[in-house]
Amino acid sequence: MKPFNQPPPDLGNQYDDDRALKQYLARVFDQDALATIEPSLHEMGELAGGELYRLMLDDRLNEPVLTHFDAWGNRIDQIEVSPLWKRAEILAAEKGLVATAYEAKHGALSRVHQFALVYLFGPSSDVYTCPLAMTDGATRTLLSSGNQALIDRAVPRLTSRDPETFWTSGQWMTESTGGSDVGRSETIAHPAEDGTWRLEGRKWFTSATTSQMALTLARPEGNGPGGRGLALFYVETRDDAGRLRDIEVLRLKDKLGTRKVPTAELFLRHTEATPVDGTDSGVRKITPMLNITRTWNAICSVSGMRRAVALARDYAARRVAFGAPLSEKPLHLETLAWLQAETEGALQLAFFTVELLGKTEQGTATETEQALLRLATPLAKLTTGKQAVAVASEALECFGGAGYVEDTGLPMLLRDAQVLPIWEGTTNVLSLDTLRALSRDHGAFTALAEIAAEALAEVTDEELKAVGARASKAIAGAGEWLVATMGADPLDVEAGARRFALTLGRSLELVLLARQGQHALDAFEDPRTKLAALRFAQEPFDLVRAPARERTRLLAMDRL
Ligand code: MFK
Repeated sequence: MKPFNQPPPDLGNQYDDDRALKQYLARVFDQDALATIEPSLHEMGELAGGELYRLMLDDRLNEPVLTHFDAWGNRIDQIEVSPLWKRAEILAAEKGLVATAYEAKHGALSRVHQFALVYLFGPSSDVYTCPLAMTDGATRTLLSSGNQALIDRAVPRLTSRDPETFWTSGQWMTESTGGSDVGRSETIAHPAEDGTWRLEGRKWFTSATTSQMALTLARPEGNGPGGRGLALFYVETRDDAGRLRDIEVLRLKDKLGTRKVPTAELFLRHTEATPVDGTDSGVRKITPMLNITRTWNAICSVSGMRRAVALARDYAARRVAFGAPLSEKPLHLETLAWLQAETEGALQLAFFTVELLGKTEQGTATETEQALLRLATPLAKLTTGKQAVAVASEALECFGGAGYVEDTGLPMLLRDAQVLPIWEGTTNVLSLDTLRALSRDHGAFTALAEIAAEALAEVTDEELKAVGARASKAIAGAGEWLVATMGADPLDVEAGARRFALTLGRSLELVLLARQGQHALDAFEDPRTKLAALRFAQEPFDLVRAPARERTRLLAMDRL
């Protein structure tokens, strides 16, 4: 007798069957603009659910290979990436995954168009989104720097749609002294006689090693310690023959996930570099890059969640257990509904941040929106990063043992999600950044409360109003906690920073979901986003608690 074989999960066009994305876009774009961008989204959805997804599954075991020497003993440090990565680079250029934002054909909403494409592309790209995030960040950083020579040299390449001229950029920031405490970086910069600078030092995590350029930090000789003593440098990584210029690739990292990304340790040996903007305050000057890559991180978190849910949902309709498909089992439906609600909340927050970014870049943001962007960026990154791991983990469980078996391609969902709360600032570092944003701009919190109130003013459905009011109350309560605790003991503020930030992030998600839910009721007579909001509200979102530092210390450092 032929044994039973379970049909695997399958994906359709990843745009056409994404209700949450389509209804969101229908709210923020007018009909004509939406009709203009939809063909590009449909096409990317087809690639993501078809060719790229198949390539990704077929390519599962194909990891980047570093070759240090050629047959004759010459040091070459060549990195061969996977076939999917090669295809992804071409598609990224042709489909304008960076360019769309800078061509700005739809003004501020061009960022939404760009990130909708990224959201569709990302989960089928084996994290090719990593070099693209850096490329976008480098473009923004160079444009903000005002260094016209570097802008003229690099920006047309970084934003090119021609694969022949398209460049990607690395961001070489992390050293072994810290990916978080960047001010401790040890790389030294010496001025050379020809007016350029030379860098000496080891970069500990460089994810876009195959890129043509990088932005990096180094301490000009004689500068003081900390982030202010660092300078931001531009490095062209390759000579005309494509060989690395005075850069040694020490090894590739053996990582838990993102294994197709050739993350390397590099040694800069007298590497030529150009200061981007003076010779100090490098940490501050690289922050435009950080804020862009954090936005990519938020979008990639949501898109990873969406992929996990799409697979789990498809599988639920195929998998029969205890006499019925899982899609008819009430307890399994509870799990799927949770996955969907978390994904929709995260989508609202990530794209809301993208809208603020677009408006700020195009000069159409109100003062309130400008103030909010600085705060929303870390909130979106840290909140969605945590959701992405939780959702991926739960989604794997929806497959039972198959979710734990490598050649289903499913474990990758969880491994690749785990990087999202780690890189570009851990949850704790970003929680502290949330406090930094509020301390720099006291208007940012008011802006958050105002935007929440504006969003809820659009809500008329009684149930949505009720959950929106609970979210608003949580935001206000977090603000009161901050003011009271800051007055009492700033270390208690630090201890509570994560709970504070997650309260703001999750409450904002709920507010935005309530607004979107109302729109879906009005425009499409579709109750599903409303149901996502109500389901989301059943999970904790008001997380602020009274500090208990001494008790925490005793427990945390428990030793015999
Ligand atoms: C897919 C492949 C995956 C590969 C695996 C990867 C594994 C992990 C690899 C990594 O290591 S990724 C790590 C990436 N690292 C980061 O994202 C940095 C995380 N750390 C921070 O963000 C810290 O908060 C920071 C480095 C910024 C702290 O440094 P400092 O020197 O203590 O910052 P300080 O003095 O508070 O701020 C310096 C200036 O920058 C201030 O402005 P002023 O000079 O005007 O006073 C700040 O206001 C400003 N600033 C800081 N953060 C900002 C910002 N401005 C705007 N936006 C921000 N986000």
